[in-house]
Amino acid sequence: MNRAARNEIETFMHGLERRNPGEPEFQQAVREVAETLIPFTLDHSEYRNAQILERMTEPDRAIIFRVTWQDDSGQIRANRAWRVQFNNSIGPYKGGMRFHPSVTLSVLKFLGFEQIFKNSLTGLPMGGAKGGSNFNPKGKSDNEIMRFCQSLMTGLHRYIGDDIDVPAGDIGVGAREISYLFGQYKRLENRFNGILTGKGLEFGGSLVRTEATGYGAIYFMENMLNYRGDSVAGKIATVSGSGNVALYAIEKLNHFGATVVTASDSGGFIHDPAGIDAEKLAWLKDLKEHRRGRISEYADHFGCEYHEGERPWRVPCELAVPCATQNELSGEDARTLIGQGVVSVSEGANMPTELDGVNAFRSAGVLFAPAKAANAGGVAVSGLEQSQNALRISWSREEVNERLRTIMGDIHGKCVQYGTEYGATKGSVDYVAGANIGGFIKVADAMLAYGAV
Ligand code: NDP
Ligand code: 2IT
Repeated sequence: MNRAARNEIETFMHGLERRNPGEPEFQQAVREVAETLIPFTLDHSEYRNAQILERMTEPDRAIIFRVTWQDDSGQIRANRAWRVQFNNSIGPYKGGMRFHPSVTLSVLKFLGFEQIFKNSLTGLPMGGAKGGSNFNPKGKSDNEIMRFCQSLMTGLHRYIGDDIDVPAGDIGVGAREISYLFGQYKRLENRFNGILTGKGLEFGGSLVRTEATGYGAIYFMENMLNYRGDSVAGKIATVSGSGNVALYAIEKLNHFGATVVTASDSGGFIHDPAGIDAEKLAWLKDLKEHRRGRISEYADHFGCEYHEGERPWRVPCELAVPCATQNELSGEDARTLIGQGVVSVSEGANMPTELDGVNAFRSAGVLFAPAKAANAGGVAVSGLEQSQNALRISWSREEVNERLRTIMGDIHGKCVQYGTEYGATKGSVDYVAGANIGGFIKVADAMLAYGAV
């Protein structure tokens, strides 16, 4: 990178950090984008002259509201909730809701910002947003979850709509929470329409939405490997997390003939060298989706190792798929994986790799799929759910899965196109640059067309 580009990045980041103090996750997500986009915009003065990146890093609005609810003992509790509506240049706002005690405005701004690029990459008409609450669902009864979701929707319903903003799930928000949220919306507005995605199949949900993020991350990985004349088949894989994304990433890795040797939760990770096969995965799904148990129980049940308080990245593997949360794979972890011969990494979670790790993978020539490309399958099938709701029809499992595969293949194609032309590493695909530039152009061109709005 030349000196002019480096200066421009530092000037831009200095301004962003000054305007957004105390928001480390947001600053991190923007820096990763700025490092590849600013050199690109230096060659495309129309974007610079219109201040596109400055405008894109400022949300359209952020709504902050109190959620008051009553716990089972009758105690009144209050949490904070947000909806960050970041950019609706190419379609209604779209993005998940996260319930986790670590949720802050910074976390939701990083997620909403990433969502702009991800949604653009899918090729579907969706803007970027994210929301959530610092509510901790762990240990709460179903009735407490219901009361919390109802109260949250009472605060949120006036700001969303099928052509305004369409939330979905994320960490801590799955089928149960979406059902409670939708039930309350329907009651408040007396309307049955597609204002949330990830709904139950009985009330407008799409087949394959549950599987979409995990499956999509592995379709993308298979695309990268195929492009290099290789494949997932026969390789050892490590996966982190054991939630929605991780479970279906493991399932698709198994379908493609890999052996998955780890899974984790916030307590630690299990190492099963024989592989989490279909039978063990069915047990794990029941543990996590229905019994809401801990990953350590897998080790007790199947007699393998459990490493408390640790992450799986020192286990030797050829494929690594982080599917838990942001910054769960450090620069040191990346170097350990590279040293042990990792071939490909696909980010199922959002920003799971620290910037230092991203750059280590890129310079080592690892096939590294950044989250905004790799995990776009979830929101893509959300987009397909919106289309089915608008048409008042339901497509078959095969139809949705085929569309998902095609979309992931198309995203891969965009990354190859832009990541070859503008990548830092000549002669190979820079998927980070490809995803950032490929996602940026459509949104930026729409913003240019609108003029100063
Ligand atoms: P779930 O709530 O279903 O599962 C989250 C998993 O990650 C759990 O195993 C959880 O462990 C673990 N985890 C969460 N927070 C932490 C933490 N701070 N430290 C360690 N482990 C943690 O969420 P999802 O599977 O839906 O989401 C996982 C990731 O994928 C997130 O980054 C999310 O943004 C991203 N994503 C999700 C999409 C979706 O469609 N659901 C779409 C695209 C991206 P524990 O149960 O112990 O907390
Ligand atoms: O991070 C994400 O892309 C999601 N949590 C899914 C968003 C959606 O609207 O389906």
